[in-house]
Amino acid sequence: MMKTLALAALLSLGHGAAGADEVTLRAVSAFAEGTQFSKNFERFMQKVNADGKGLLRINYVGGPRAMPPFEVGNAVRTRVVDLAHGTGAFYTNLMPEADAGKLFGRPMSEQRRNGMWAFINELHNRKLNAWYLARQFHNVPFHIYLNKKLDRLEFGGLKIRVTPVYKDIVEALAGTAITTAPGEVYTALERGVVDGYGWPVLGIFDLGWEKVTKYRLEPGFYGVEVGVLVNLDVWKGLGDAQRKLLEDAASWLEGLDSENGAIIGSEIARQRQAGIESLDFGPAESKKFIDKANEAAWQAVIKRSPETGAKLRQLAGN
Ligand code: 173
Repeated sequence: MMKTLALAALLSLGHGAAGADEVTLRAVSAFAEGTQFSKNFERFMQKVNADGKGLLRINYVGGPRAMPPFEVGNAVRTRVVDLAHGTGAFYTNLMPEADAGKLFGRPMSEQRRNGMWAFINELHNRKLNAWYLARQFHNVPFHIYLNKKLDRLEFGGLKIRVTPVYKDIVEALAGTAITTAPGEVYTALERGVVDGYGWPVLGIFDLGWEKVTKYRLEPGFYGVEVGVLVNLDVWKGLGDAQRKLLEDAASWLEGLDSENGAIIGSEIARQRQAGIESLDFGPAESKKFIDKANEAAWQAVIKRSPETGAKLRQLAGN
Protein backbone atom coordinates (compact mmCIF):
# COMPACT_ATOMS: atom_id res chain seq x y z
CA MET A 1 0.00 0.00 0.00
CA MET A 2 2.87 2.35 0.85
CA LYS A 3 4.22 1.94 -2.64
CA THR A 4 0.84 2.55 -4.26
CA LEU A 5 0.62 5.74 -2.26
CA ALA A 6 4.09 6.68 -3.37
CA LEU A 7 3.03 6.21 -6.97
CA ALA A 8 -0.11 8.26 -6.42
CA ALA A 9 1.98 11.03 -4.90
CA LEU A 10 4.41 10.92 -7.79
CA LEU A 11 1.58 11.17 -10.32
CA SER A 12 -0.18 13.96 -8.51
CA LEU A 13 2.93 16.16 -8.60
CA GLY A 14 2.15 16.57 -12.26
CA HIS A 15 5.56 17.93 -13.22
CA GLY A 16 5.99 15.43 -15.99
CA ALA A 17 8.34 13.28 -13.99
CA ALA A 18 5.99 10.27 -13.97
CA GLY A 19 7.88 7.36 -15.38
CA ALA A 20 11.28 8.83 -14.67
CA ASP A 21 11.65 6.91 -11.42
CA GLU A 22 11.16 3.23 -10.77
CA VAL A 23 7.52 2.51 -10.11
CA THR A 24 6.29 -0.41 -8.02
CA LEU A 25 2.98 -2.05 -8.91
CA ARG A 26 1.17 -4.17 -6.33
CA ALA A 27 -0.30 -7.32 -7.85
CA VAL A 28 -2.66 -10.12 -6.84
CA SER A 29 -3.80 -13.29 -8.60
CA ALA A 30 -7.20 -14.99 -8.50
CA PHE A 31 -5.40 -18.34 -8.78
CA ALA A 32 -3.30 -20.04 -6.14
CA GLU A 33 0.47 -19.53 -6.27
CA GLY A 34 2.37 -22.06 -8.37
CA THR A 35 -0.74 -23.64 -9.96
CA GLN A 36 -1.45 -24.14 -13.67
CA PHE A 37 -3.29 -20.86 -14.13
CA SER A 38 -0.86 -18.74 -12.13
CA LYS A 39 2.49 -20.12 -13.12
CA ASN A 40 2.83 -18.27 -16.42
CA PHE A 41 1.79 -15.06 -14.68
CA GLU A 42 4.58 -15.69 -12.17
CA ARG A 43 7.02 -16.09 -15.09
CA PHE A 44 5.63 -12.82 -16.51
CA MET A 45 6.34 -10.97 -13.25
CA GLN A 46 9.86 -12.38 -13.09
CA LYS A 47 10.46 -11.21 -16.65
CA VAL A 48 9.08 -7.73 -15.99
CA ASN A 49 11.24 -7.40 -12.89
CA ALA A 50 14.35 -8.62 -14.71
CA ASP A 51 13.84 -6.52 -17.86
CA GLY A 52 12.49 -3.50 -16.01
CA LYS A 53 15.26 -2.83 -13.51
CA GLY A 54 15.21 0.86 -12.60
CA LEU A 55 11.98 1.36 -14.55
CA LEU A 56 9.22 -0.69 -12.98
CA ARG A 57 8.81 -3.59 -10.62
CA ILE A 58 5.87 -5.78 -9.68
CA ASN A 59 5.37 -6.54 -6.03
CA TYR A 60 3.39 -9.80 -5.93
CA VAL A 61 1.16 -9.87 -2.87
CA GLY A 62 -0.15 -13.36 -3.69
CA GLY A 63 -3.15 -15.44 -4.69
CA PRO A 64 -6.44 -16.33 -2.95
CA ARG A 65 -4.77 -16.34 0.47
CA ALA A 66 -4.12 -12.63 -0.03
CA MET A 67 -7.51 -11.82 -1.57
CA PRO A 68 -10.73 -13.78 -2.27
CA PRO A 69 -10.76 -14.51 -6.04
CA PHE A 70 -14.18 -13.00 -6.67
CA GLU A 71 -12.92 -9.65 -5.27
CA VAL A 72 -9.93 -9.27 -7.56
CA GLY A 73 -11.81 -7.35 -10.30
CA ASN A 74 -13.13 -4.81 -7.84
CA ALA A 75 -9.70 -4.44 -6.24
CA VAL A 76 -8.12 -3.37 -9.53
CA ARG A 77 -11.11 -1.10 -10.28
CA THR A 78 -10.73 0.74 -6.97
CA ARG A 79 -6.93 0.61 -7.06
CA VAL A 80 -6.58 -1.46 -3.93
CA VAL A 81 -4.10 -3.18 -6.24
CA ASP A 82 -2.42 -1.79 -9.34
CA LEU A 83 -2.32 -4.99 -11.34
CA ALA A 84 -4.50 -8.08 -11.21
CA HIS A 85 -4.45 -11.55 -12.67
CA GLY A 86 -7.87 -13.13 -12.98
CA THR A 87 -10.70 -14.32 -15.18
CA GLY A 88 -13.81 -12.53 -16.42
CA ALA A 89 -16.01 -15.22 -14.87
CA PHE A 90 -14.94 -13.88 -11.45
CA TYR A 91 -16.04 -10.27 -12.10
CA THR A 92 -19.36 -10.60 -13.94
CA ASN A 93 -20.88 -8.55 -11.10
CA LEU A 94 -19.02 -5.53 -12.54
CA MET A 95 -19.03 -6.54 -16.20
CA PRO A 96 -21.78 -9.04 -17.07
CA GLU A 97 -20.31 -9.78 -20.49
CA ALA A 98 -16.82 -10.50 -19.07
CA ASP A 99 -17.63 -14.18 -19.07
CA ALA A 100 -17.86 -14.12 -22.89
CA GLY A 101 -14.05 -14.37 -23.05
CA LYS A 102 -14.50 -18.15 -22.96
CA LEU A 103 -16.16 -17.90 -26.39
CA PHE A 104 -13.27 -16.13 -28.19
CA GLY A 105 -11.17 -19.08 -29.25
CA ARG A 106 -8.88 -17.27 -31.67
CA PRO A 107 -5.22 -16.68 -30.81
CA MET A 108 -4.55 -13.28 -29.26
CA SER A 109 -2.36 -12.22 -32.19
CA GLU A 110 -5.52 -12.46 -34.31
CA GLN A 111 -7.81 -10.86 -31.72
CA ARG A 112 -5.44 -7.91 -31.58
CA ARG A 113 -5.70 -7.54 -35.37
CA ASN A 114 -9.45 -7.99 -35.86
CA GLY A 115 -10.70 -5.45 -33.30
CA MET A 116 -11.76 -7.98 -30.67
CA TRP A 117 -9.05 -7.04 -28.17
CA ALA A 118 -9.73 -3.31 -28.68
CA PHE A 119 -13.43 -3.79 -27.91
CA ILE A 120 -12.77 -5.99 -24.88
CA ASN A 121 -10.25 -3.47 -23.63
CA GLU A 122 -12.74 -0.62 -24.07
CA LEU A 123 -15.31 -2.55 -22.00
CA HIS A 124 -12.72 -3.10 -19.28
CA ASN A 125 -11.79 0.62 -19.39
CA ARG A 126 -15.42 1.58 -18.86
CA LYS A 127 -16.62 -1.04 -16.40
CA LEU A 128 -13.51 -2.03 -14.48
CA ASN A 129 -11.42 1.11 -14.84
CA ALA A 130 -8.76 -1.26 -16.12
CA TRP A 131 -6.47 -1.82 -19.08
CA TYR A 132 -6.76 -5.36 -20.49
CA LEU A 133 -3.05 -6.00 -20.85
CA ALA A 134 -2.95 -9.71 -21.77
CA ARG A 135 -5.10 -12.79 -22.23
CA GLN A 136 -3.94 -16.37 -21.84
CA PHE A 137 -5.11 -19.99 -22.35
CA HIS A 138 -7.57 -19.52 -25.24
CA ASN A 139 -6.55 -23.03 -26.38
CA VAL A 140 -7.29 -24.81 -23.08
CA PRO A 141 -10.85 -26.22 -22.91
CA PHE A 142 -13.11 -26.71 -19.90
CA HIS A 143 -14.67 -30.00 -18.83
CA ILE A 144 -17.29 -31.25 -16.41
CA TYR A 145 -15.80 -33.72 -13.91
CA LEU A 146 -18.13 -36.15 -12.13
CA ASN A 147 -18.28 -38.71 -9.38
CA LYS A 148 -21.37 -40.38 -10.80
CA LYS A 149 -21.50 -42.25 -14.06
CA LEU A 150 -24.01 -40.93 -16.60
CA ASP A 151 -25.95 -43.15 -18.97
CA ARG A 152 -26.71 -40.19 -21.19
CA LEU A 153 -25.33 -36.73 -21.60
CA GLU A 154 -27.51 -34.78 -19.21
CA PHE A 155 -27.33 -33.73 -15.55
CA GLY A 156 -30.85 -34.30 -14.16
CA GLY A 157 -30.65 -34.95 -10.40
CA LEU A 158 -26.97 -33.89 -10.17
CA LYS A 159 -25.47 -30.98 -8.25
CA ILE A 160 -22.54 -29.47 -10.06
CA ARG A 161 -20.11 -26.85 -8.83
CA VAL A 162 -19.97 -23.95 -11.25
CA THR A 163 -18.80 -20.43 -11.92
CA PRO A 164 -20.47 -18.30 -14.61
CA VAL A 165 -18.40 -20.30 -17.12
CA TYR A 166 -20.48 -23.47 -16.72
CA LYS A 167 -23.73 -22.32 -15.14
CA ASP A 168 -25.77 -21.97 -18.34
CA ILE A 169 -24.81 -25.32 -19.87
CA VAL A 170 -25.26 -27.17 -16.56
CA GLU A 171 -28.76 -25.74 -16.22
CA ALA A 172 -29.56 -26.28 -19.92
CA LEU A 173 -28.87 -29.99 -19.27
CA ALA A 174 -31.12 -30.07 -16.18
CA GLY A 175 -28.36 -30.01 -13.53
CA THR A 176 -28.40 -27.98 -10.31
CA ALA A 177 -25.65 -25.37 -10.41
CA ILE A 178 -23.83 -24.45 -7.17
CA THR A 179 -21.32 -21.59 -7.38
CA THR A 180 -18.09 -21.80 -5.38
CA ALA A 181 -14.59 -20.38 -5.54
CA PRO A 182 -11.91 -22.91 -6.57
CA GLY A 183 -10.68 -23.14 -2.99
CA GLU A 184 -13.98 -24.72 -1.88
CA VAL A 185 -14.21 -27.44 -4.54
CA TYR A 186 -12.34 -30.15 -2.63
CA THR A 187 -14.47 -29.92 0.49
CA ALA A 188 -17.71 -29.70 -1.51
CA LEU A 189 -16.80 -32.96 -3.28
CA GLU A 190 -15.55 -34.69 -0.16
CA ARG A 191 -18.74 -33.91 1.72
CA GLY A 192 -21.01 -34.79 -1.20
CA VAL A 193 -22.36 -31.24 -1.42
CA VAL A 194 -21.74 -31.59 -5.16
CA ASP A 195 -21.54 -34.60 -7.51
CA GLY A 196 -19.14 -32.92 -9.88
CA TYR A 197 -17.57 -29.65 -10.95
CA GLY A 198 -16.58 -27.58 -13.91
CA TRP A 199 -12.84 -26.92 -14.39
CA PRO A 200 -10.40 -26.69 -17.31
CA VAL A 201 -8.60 -29.78 -18.60
CA LEU A 202 -5.51 -28.52 -16.71
CA GLY A 203 -5.05 -28.05 -13.01
CA ILE A 204 -7.08 -30.64 -11.14
CA PHE A 205 -3.89 -32.00 -9.47
CA ASP A 206 -2.92 -28.59 -8.09
CA LEU A 207 -5.48 -28.75 -5.29
CA GLY A 208 -5.65 -32.56 -4.93
CA TRP A 209 -8.99 -33.00 -6.69
CA GLU A 210 -7.87 -36.24 -8.36
CA LYS A 211 -8.50 -37.90 -4.98
CA VAL A 212 -12.18 -37.01 -5.15
CA THR A 213 -12.82 -37.27 -8.92
CA LYS A 214 -13.95 -40.37 -10.86
CA TYR A 215 -14.86 -39.21 -14.37
CA ARG A 216 -13.97 -36.51 -16.87
CA LEU A 217 -16.84 -35.88 -19.24
CA GLU A 218 -16.05 -35.44 -22.92
CA PRO A 219 -16.04 -33.26 -24.86
CA GLY A 220 -14.03 -30.27 -23.69
CA PHE A 221 -15.78 -27.01 -24.47
CA TYR A 222 -15.10 -23.25 -24.68
CA GLY A 223 -11.60 -21.86 -24.04
CA VAL A 224 -10.08 -20.55 -20.81
CA GLU A 225 -9.75 -16.79 -20.47
CA VAL A 226 -7.26 -15.60 -17.87
CA GLY A 227 -6.27 -11.96 -18.13
CA VAL A 228 -3.80 -9.45 -16.76
CA LEU A 229 -5.47 -6.15 -15.83
CA VAL A 230 -3.82 -2.86 -14.91
CA ASN A 231 -5.77 -0.13 -13.11
CA LEU A 232 -6.50 2.47 -15.81
CA ASP A 233 -5.24 5.47 -13.81
CA VAL A 234 -2.03 3.61 -13.08
CA TRP A 235 -1.70 2.65 -16.76
CA LYS A 236 -2.19 6.25 -17.91
CA GLY A 237 0.29 7.49 -15.33
CA LEU A 238 3.11 5.28 -16.60
CA GLY A 239 5.73 6.60 -18.97
CA ASP A 240 6.10 5.28 -22.52
CA ALA A 241 9.04 3.04 -21.62
CA GLN A 242 7.15 1.53 -18.69
CA ARG A 243 4.10 0.81 -20.83
CA LYS A 244 6.30 -0.71 -23.53
CA LEU A 245 7.97 -2.94 -20.96
CA LEU A 246 4.56 -4.25 -19.88
CA GLU A 247 3.28 -4.62 -23.45
CA ASP A 248 6.36 -6.54 -24.57
CA ALA A 249 6.08 -8.84 -21.56
CA ALA A 250 2.34 -9.26 -22.26
CA SER A 251 2.90 -10.45 -25.82
CA TRP A 252 5.61 -12.80 -24.53
CA LEU A 253 3.11 -14.11 -21.97
CA GLU A 254 0.46 -14.66 -24.65
CA GLY A 255 3.07 -16.52 -26.70
CA LEU A 256 3.41 -19.08 -23.89
CA ASP A 257 0.02 -20.44 -25.03
CA SER A 258 2.00 -22.42 -27.63
CA GLU A 259 3.12 -24.67 -24.73
CA ASN A 260 -0.44 -25.64 -23.81
CA GLY A 261 -0.97 -28.45 -26.34
CA ALA A 262 1.87 -30.54 -24.89
CA ILE A 263 0.88 -29.80 -21.29
CA ILE A 264 -2.71 -30.91 -22.02
CA GLY A 265 -1.46 -34.21 -23.48
CA SER A 266 0.58 -35.06 -20.42
CA GLU A 267 -2.08 -33.94 -17.99
CA ILE A 268 -4.74 -36.16 -19.64
CA ALA A 269 -2.33 -39.10 -19.35
CA ARG A 270 -1.76 -38.23 -15.70
CA GLN A 271 -5.53 -38.17 -15.07
CA ARG A 272 -5.79 -41.64 -16.58
CA GLN A 273 -2.98 -42.90 -14.34
CA ALA A 274 -4.78 -41.41 -11.35
CA GLY A 275 -7.79 -43.58 -12.22
CA ILE A 276 -9.97 -40.85 -13.71
CA GLU A 277 -12.03 -42.38 -16.52
CA SER A 278 -13.14 -40.44 -19.54
CA LEU A 279 -16.90 -40.53 -20.16
CA ASP A 280 -17.43 -40.22 -23.89
CA PHE A 281 -20.79 -40.51 -25.64
CA GLY A 282 -19.30 -40.39 -29.14
CA PRO A 283 -18.98 -37.74 -31.86
CA ALA A 284 -22.68 -37.05 -32.51
CA GLU A 285 -23.57 -36.50 -28.83
CA SER A 286 -20.38 -34.53 -28.31
CA LYS A 287 -21.21 -32.20 -31.17
CA LYS A 288 -24.71 -31.69 -29.80
CA PHE A 289 -23.21 -30.85 -26.41
CA ILE A 290 -20.78 -28.31 -27.87
CA ASP A 291 -23.48 -26.65 -29.96
CA LYS A 292 -25.74 -26.45 -26.94
CA ALA A 293 -22.96 -25.09 -24.73
CA ASN A 294 -22.08 -22.38 -27.25
CA GLU A 295 -25.68 -21.38 -27.84
CA ALA A 296 -26.54 -21.34 -24.11
CA ALA A 297 -23.51 -19.15 -23.38
CA TRP A 298 -24.14 -16.65 -26.17
CA GLN A 299 -27.81 -16.39 -25.33
CA ALA A 300 -26.94 -15.68 -21.70
CA VAL A 301 -24.36 -13.04 -22.65
CA ILE A 302 -26.75 -11.35 -25.08
CA LYS A 303 -29.57 -11.41 -22.56
CA ARG A 304 -27.41 -9.77 -19.88
CA SER A 305 -25.80 -7.26 -22.27
CA PRO A 306 -27.90 -6.99 -25.44
CA GLU A 307 -25.76 -4.48 -27.34
CA THR A 308 -22.26 -5.42 -26.39
CA GLY A 309 -23.18 -9.12 -26.46
CA ALA A 310 -24.31 -8.93 -30.08
CA LYS A 311 -21.18 -7.03 -31.07
CA LEU A 312 -18.95 -9.54 -29.27
CA ARG A 313 -20.64 -12.40 -31.08
CA GLN A 314 -20.17 -10.72 -34.41
CA LEU A 315 -16.44 -10.11 -33.68
CA ALA A 316 -16.03 -13.69 -32.42
CA GLY A 317 -17.57 -15.08 -35.61
CA ASN A 318 -19.09 -18.15 -33.92
O1 173 B 1 -13.86 -22.99 -12.62
C1 173 B 1 -13.48 -21.85 -12.36
O2 173 B 1 -13.24 -21.46 -11.22
C2 173 B 1 -13.29 -20.93 -13.48
O3 173 B 1 -14.21 -20.26 -13.86
C3 173 B 1 -11.97 -20.86 -14.12
C4 173 B 1 -11.72 -19.90 -15.10
C5 173 B 1 -10.48 -19.85 -15.71
C6 173 B 1 -9.49 -20.75 -15.34
C7 173 B 1 -9.73 -21.69 -14.36
C8 173 B 1 -10.96 -21.76 -13.76
